[in-house]
Amino acid sequence: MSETIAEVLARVPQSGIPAAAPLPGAERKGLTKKELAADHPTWCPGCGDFSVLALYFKLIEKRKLAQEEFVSIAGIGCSSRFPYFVQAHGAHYIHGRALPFASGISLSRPDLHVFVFGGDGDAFSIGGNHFNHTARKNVKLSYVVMDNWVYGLTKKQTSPTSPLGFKSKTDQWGAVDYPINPMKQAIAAGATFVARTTSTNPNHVLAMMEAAMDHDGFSFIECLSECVEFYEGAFDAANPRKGGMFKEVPKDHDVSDELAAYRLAGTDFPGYFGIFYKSSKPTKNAKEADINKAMMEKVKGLKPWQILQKNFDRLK
Ligand SMILES: Cc1ncc(C[n+]2csc(CCOP(=O)(O)OP(=O)(O)O)c2C)c(N)n1
Ligand code: SF4
Ligand SMILES: [Mg+2]
Repeated sequence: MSETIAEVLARVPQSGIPAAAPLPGAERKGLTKKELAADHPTWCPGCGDFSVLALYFKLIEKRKLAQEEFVSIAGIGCSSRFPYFVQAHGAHYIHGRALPFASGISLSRPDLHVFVFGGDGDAFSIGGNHFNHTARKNVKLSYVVMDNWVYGLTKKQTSPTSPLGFKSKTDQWGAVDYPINPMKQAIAAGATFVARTTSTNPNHVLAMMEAAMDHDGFSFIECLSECVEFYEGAFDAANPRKGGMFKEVPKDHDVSDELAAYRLAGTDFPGYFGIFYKSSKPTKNAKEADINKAMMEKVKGLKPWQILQKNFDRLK
């Protein structure tokens, strides 16, 4: 069936322009997985990241998002190639700097769904500071860290989540540094949504991404995603198909209880999967919007040059 002009226009990307209201009579159709799939992903066959990408497509399709309603951002790493493979707005940014870049997008375009993807090195080594600060600021965006316990792109160096004893190019005799616990770190930093999943459980990944997207604040998901090339079998203990165990967060867990969430996060591997912590706090987006509104009231009726003049006068 051929599309009407209104339908075609409704699909035109409006980059940099606030989302246009649907034209009268034009029913918005979300993107389909087929439309979203860009270049052939260059990951190794069997890499866990494929599953996360497929479920992201499913999420966009399920939630009927159009081009101008969401953006996909990443840093550098195998996992951070993600936006290349999504036929929509996005950016493959500087190593470890995806979060500040995405924060700028979220604060200037609060109408968008901002999704950030990356690896354990990108998030917790070079991007460690940004992770903590974005969490404490409660910027509205969803961050999925595809944790494979290794630097994959640069061919097997120890990462901040590599377990003790892991032999890599940087620790030939086995890792000696204590790994960080991403869940504990996110809770302690002030993240208002903290969840854990694994790429081998597609329904669970999708459910966590949907819940993260619906959260009004900084939502973080640690998604175990195996690097079959440099850390094969790392997550077998969390995969029932490999003889492991997939344990969901206990039904009676209170997600608003920070200490209970911290205790869950401290469970030995493979630990639990699901939403560990969720709280409601004003976002930086809402706070800045309030400031902007108050400031605009003060200059109501003035022309831009008059506002500038006022500022210069104040500097005299
Ligand atoms: C400033 C800077 N330092 C170092 C690198 C090299 N580098 C690229 S990706 C990467 C680590 C990637 O590991 P991770 O984030 O875990 O992603 P993965 O490849 O495992 O998905 C490093 C050290 C870089 N690109 N830029
Ligand atoms: S090196 Fe590892 S993380 Fe990178 S694409 Fe290959 S399997 Fe995936
Ligand atoms: Mg990694």
